[in-house]
Amino acid sequence: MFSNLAEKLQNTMRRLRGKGKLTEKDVDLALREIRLALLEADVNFKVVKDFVGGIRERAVGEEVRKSLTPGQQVVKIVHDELAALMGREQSKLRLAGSPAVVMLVGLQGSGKTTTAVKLAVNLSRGGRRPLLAAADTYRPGAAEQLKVLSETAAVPCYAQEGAKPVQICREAVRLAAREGYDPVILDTAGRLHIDDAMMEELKEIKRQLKPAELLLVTDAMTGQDAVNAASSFHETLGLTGVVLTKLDGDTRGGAALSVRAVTGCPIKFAGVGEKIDALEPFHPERMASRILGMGDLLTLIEKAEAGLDEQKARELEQKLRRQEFTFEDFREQLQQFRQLGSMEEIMAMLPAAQVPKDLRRLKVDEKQFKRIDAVITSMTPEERNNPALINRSRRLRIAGGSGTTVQDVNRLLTQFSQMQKLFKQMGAMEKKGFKGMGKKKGGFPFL
Ligand SMILES: Nc1nc2c(ncn2[C@@H]2O[C@H](COP(=O)(O)OP(=O)(O)OP(=O)(O)O)[C@@H](O)[C@H]2O)c(=O)[nH]1
Ligand SMILES: [Mg+2]
Repeated sequence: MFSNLAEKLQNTMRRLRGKGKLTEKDVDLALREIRLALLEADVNFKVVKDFVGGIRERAVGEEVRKSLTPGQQVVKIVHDELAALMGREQSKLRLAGSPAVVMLVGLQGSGKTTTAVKLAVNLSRGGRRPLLAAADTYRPGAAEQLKVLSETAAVPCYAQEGAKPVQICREAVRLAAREGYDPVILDTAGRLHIDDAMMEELKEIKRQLKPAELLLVTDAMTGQDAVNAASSFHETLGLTGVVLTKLDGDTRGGAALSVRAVTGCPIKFAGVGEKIDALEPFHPERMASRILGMGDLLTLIEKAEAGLDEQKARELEQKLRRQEFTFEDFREQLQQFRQLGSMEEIMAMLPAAQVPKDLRRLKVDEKQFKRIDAVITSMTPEERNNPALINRSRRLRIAGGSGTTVQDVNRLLTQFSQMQKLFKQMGAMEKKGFKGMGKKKGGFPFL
């Protein structure tokens, strides 16, 4: 996410942190670097001007002059202002009404349909019973697309052939009121450009359905175009918030950093992938931390917890205590870990200072994971439970079966036995009363 911008800002911050004393020249240089980095990331130029101005004012003020660590203090200010730029506090969905209506609007291909389903998944996990409404009657196959996705997500979907969008929305709300669905999420049609006909229709849906949330779904990859779209939609419709999609892609960050400041609309969610669970609530503070390389452990932990089966976590803890951790458990852990995202995404959420440079640069070979999985699959259940059985001829067989080499198999076996040793030590330490060791609630002990 925003790797170019992040790298530039992190370099500047590193230099600032290292300074015992800050001269005016140091501050000027840092501000110039920040300004350039933001402009290159396609942040709105006026936003950049105000942002840099705000930092300068604070950087030459008392809080820095009186600080014992002025460099650190400036870094803190940059973090603070970056979070403020994106809205500071997380802006949550407000689901008033029974049922509450969430209306999604946006240009063609911005991700409305996908976001509608992701949102439904997110809300179902939070204990709600959402209903999707297929209000795009223009693009052939649009209703079908929503239906297919909603089935994958096991969320009900209302569609009606031949009806007008407003009518479909009203029917969906009626159905929801009758069957106890809440909220109703309206997936409206996109257009290539903003045109009057579309706006009129959306206005009419808004007037009749009185959505509690009217969210613009906009593609972060399009940079300032996304921000301009937000401005136009907001002027005409009065948005309650924005969903930025495709933040997982190669976006420079301009949209995320300007949309709030330009339109005044909060970013409520970020789309971070094509899968139906790739939606994150947008936390300005955490995003600022991620960009500045301070990591975002909170999101990582939340993701881990969301994907973690409590029962399994407890079982695993027991196994670790009894030192019965097997390859079977290892594979399960690996799969859970993989659900958190790609290795690069996970690395980006760890504080830069704690991840050795080499590791951070390392492009972790995704194939490596597949290889490990293949090796474990080629073992017999007995071997998985008791790796000591795996002698030379078995190693040859496993390598052949998994399309890997004996070296690959050996490496995995060595790593695994090192891990077991580590767990043993942790268990021993715990017995000796080292509080907190081995108490990780079924986390990812192989890390
Ligand atoms: N990588 C990535 N792809 C996304 C994300 N959100 C949506 N997409 C992809 O973007 C494409 C368009 O998504 P849709 O949900 O169909 O967009 P839409 O706004 O409903 O499009 P129209 O109905 O044609 O206006 C699809 O291929 C999605 O998989 C995201 O957060 N990350
Ligand atoms: Mg669509």
